[in-house]
Amino acid sequence: MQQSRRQFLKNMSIMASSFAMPSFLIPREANAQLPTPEWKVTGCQWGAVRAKVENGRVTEIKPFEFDKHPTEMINGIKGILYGEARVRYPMVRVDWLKNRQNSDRSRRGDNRFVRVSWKEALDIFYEELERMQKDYGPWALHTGNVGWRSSGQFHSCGNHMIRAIAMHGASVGTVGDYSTGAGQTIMPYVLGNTEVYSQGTSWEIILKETENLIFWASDPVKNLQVGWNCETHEAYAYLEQLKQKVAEKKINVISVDPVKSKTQNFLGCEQLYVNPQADMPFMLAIAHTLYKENLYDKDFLDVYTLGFEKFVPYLLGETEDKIEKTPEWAAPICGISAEKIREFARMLAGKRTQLIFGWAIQRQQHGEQPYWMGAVLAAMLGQIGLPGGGISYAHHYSSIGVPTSGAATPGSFPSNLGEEQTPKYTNKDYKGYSDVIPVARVTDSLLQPGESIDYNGRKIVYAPYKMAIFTGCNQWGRQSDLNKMKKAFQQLETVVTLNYSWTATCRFADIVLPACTPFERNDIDTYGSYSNRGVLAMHKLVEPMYESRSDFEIFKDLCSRYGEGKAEEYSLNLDEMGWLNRLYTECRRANRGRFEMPRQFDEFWKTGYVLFPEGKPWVRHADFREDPELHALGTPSGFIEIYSTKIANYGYDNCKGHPMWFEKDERSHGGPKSEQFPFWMQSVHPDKRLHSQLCEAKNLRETYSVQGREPFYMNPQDAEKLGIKDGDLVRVFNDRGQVLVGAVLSDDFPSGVVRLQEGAWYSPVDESIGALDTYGCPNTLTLDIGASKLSQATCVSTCLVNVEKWQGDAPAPNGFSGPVEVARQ
Ligand SMILES: Nc1nc2c(c(=O)[nH]1)N[C@H]1C(S)=C(S)[C@@H](COP(=O)(O)OP(=O)(O)OC[C@H]3O[C@@H](n4cnc5c(=O)[nH]c(N)nc54)[C@H](O)[C@@H]3O)O[C@H]1N2
Ligand SMILES: Nc1nc2c(c(=O)[nH]1)N[C@H]1C(S)=C(S)[C@@H](COP(=O)(O)OP(=O)(O)OC[C@H]3O[C@@H](n4cnc5c(=O)[nH]c(N)nc54)[C@H](O)[C@@H]3O)O[C@H]1N2
Ligand SMILES: [Mo]
Repeated sequence: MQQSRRQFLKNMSIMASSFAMPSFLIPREANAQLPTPEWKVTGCQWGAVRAKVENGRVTEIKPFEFDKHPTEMINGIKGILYGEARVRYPMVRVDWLKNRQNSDRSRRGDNRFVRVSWKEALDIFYEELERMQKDYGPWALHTGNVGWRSSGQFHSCGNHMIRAIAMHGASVGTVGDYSTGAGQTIMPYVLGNTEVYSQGTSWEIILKETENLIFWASDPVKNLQVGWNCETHEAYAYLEQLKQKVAEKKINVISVDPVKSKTQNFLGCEQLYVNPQADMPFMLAIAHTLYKENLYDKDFLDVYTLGFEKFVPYLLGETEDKIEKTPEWAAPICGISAEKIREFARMLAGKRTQLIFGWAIQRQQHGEQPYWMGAVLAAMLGQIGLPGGGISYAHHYSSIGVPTSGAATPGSFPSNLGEEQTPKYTNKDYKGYSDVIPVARVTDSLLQPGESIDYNGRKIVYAPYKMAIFTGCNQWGRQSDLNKMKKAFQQLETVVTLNYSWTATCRFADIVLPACTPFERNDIDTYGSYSNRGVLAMHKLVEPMYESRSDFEIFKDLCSRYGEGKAEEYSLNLDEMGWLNRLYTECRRANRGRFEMPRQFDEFWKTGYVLFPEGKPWVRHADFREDPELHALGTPSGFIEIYSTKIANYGYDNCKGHPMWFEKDERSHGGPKSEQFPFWMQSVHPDKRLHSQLCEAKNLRETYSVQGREPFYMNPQDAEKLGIKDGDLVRVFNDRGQVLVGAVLSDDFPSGVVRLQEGAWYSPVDESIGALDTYGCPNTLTLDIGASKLSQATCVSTCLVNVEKWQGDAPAPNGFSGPVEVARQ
């Protein structure tokens, strides 16, 4: 049931290739005039661009002509390439170089490194891999979880690390991801699919048919700026049409969110304020109203769902908790009056209603519940599978809602070993530990070694791994509770990081290898992760700077140490351009007869892209609605499961047989711990970055930072009470950590709600536990517990803090200037 995004997209492209589609000729754009030679085509997750290269330097970036809604983020490309944070040379932590596994691990993070040669760095890396396999076994090596890397089908760095390490021996991996850990675990039980990574009803149909459009914790205008592959930004054309319809009062759009989102501001739509983490009481009260006022679709529930009768007693207060889930019960918790709740429920039932959920709402404790309950509400409304009705969990992501062209997409460099390949070490004895860790529990695995935890119907035994490799991710940006992770890292003998920018994950490593950026290598990419609108050439803009190398070259060189012929076995005897030719040619073959790609590779490479025609609009779950037997869902019963016998049988206390309200460990607005820490801190995804990517681009950072710090958004009245003015430095703290950030006062934020965007670079004054973070990474403050025994997912949205004005001198932000180079000792 667990599908990585990579696997998912792979399956999607197989699915896509099996659609019967008419054949098209290459559209006219593809024959457009060739660009002048110095303008190169490339792309990244924030869009395709043309880059002007003069004398080996990128001097200008402009959006690719197909992209009608480019993002400001492309201005960060030069900032990344030429920024002071570049990882320039292989570096080894000074004390580790001297003492290896006996180094003083409490000094990890002091940022003192020795420059070494590539040969020495890779020799050491190899020796450490050998030591792990010989002295311990596969349980001792953790191969991290690749994160948001850079796009590009060949160079995608995770594949390179995974393949190269697998050729050496087995290791401990991860399951799930940070984005949708709770959602992707619960939804297969409820709707038979992760839903979060599925194509959704086309915008075109929503615009035509939907009467009530509810953005529930969803901010597409902000979040569609980036995609998993090179993003086309096509969805924005539909959002512009939606704005027009809102202005003409032809559609009722409501954003259910504690804050006025960028989408709400853009559309000028209605805002329904809900207390943070209190959506469940609101939703239960909606269900209660629909039930009591007989506004729900009994026929739909009969034909398409199971278990409603087991859920109703809970609504009516006839089960253990004896609480009837009336609007009067919900109102003080969710902050919406009982009358407004009833009005909202009636409004939903009266017309064609499309619910669209974002993901932050499931990145909280018991994050499974609002997702499950969303499906229950949609089922009660009876519109699942109707054009413009039902539920979506992903219209804010990678242009979901733009129809899939149906074309096959290029494959990738293999991360797995071929059937005939044998690793150097074949030992698979994990000594009773699990070979995977739920991704957000990687810190716990170090702090509670050998402990057995529940996870999605099975047991996971935490491995006390000794060595970790991080590539394509910023572990010290994404994982919760960084002070806790500092303690955990002291268990590690060896940490290896590969990156092109000196993130905190480099600072807290022992061996750092300089990868080059995607702008310093050749690649090809799918243009539009879900729309599959084409294939894009990613031309190398400049040669790898300093001593950086592509991940492919790095791991090929590492593999040469495994033995004779191993480098070739790794690369399958192809070089970079050989691989691109192969991936393109295979894609072209797969599309033959349906989508003509008449150009040979060389010609494609010169032109820079191939575009496919837009696909046909479609409706999610329409086939299931049409014939629930023939198109049964992937749930155990084939129906929508309002009650899950399977989950009930797991016997978990924090995720039971049907959706429920569970109080949180921390919750604002009168909830637990709110007296001590009165502010709920949301760490939503950043407007002008991709997580921590681009934070290092100074030119871009300067457009939003405050006194050199990450902006901290808060309500003006709250600020006034604390004597805080717009632009002041403030200290934000709780019992887990403290950050120094710059106040931005805005009425978009209600009292008690503050925002610190995810991905701000962790920049502690020193390596000690509890040290002040001088730039403002939200994970200095977040809670590190599992969402529940079902998903064990990240809970970053469950976080309370306190705020005070900063007094006196402030330490300078120290995260962006790379390592301190010292002499070998
Ligand atoms: N508080 C809080 N925390 C969160 C979240 C939240 O909402 N709030 N969200 C979570 C979510 S949903 C996610 S997806 C994660 C994101 O967490 P990450 O995936 O760790 O985020 P990125 O900042 O994109 O990290 C990618 C890193 O890979 C590097 N990189 C890029 N290309 C290459 C390459 O070709 N080779 C190598 N070697 N390195 C490369 C980049 O420089 C960057 O440092 O964060 C999670 N953490
Ligand atoms: N610009 C940009 N876009 C991105 C990314 C990025 O880093 N930058 N990252 C991409 C990735 S990897 C991911 S996972 C997605 C993330 O997608 P999401 O997780 O959906 O995005 P967020 O922006 O974190 O949050 C969306 C909205 O949820 C609201 N919200 C938070 N908590 C609650 C709650 O308790 N109740 C209600 N009703 N609303 C709540 C927030 O106020 C916000 O408006 O974005 C993707 N898109
Ligand atoms: Mo994510």
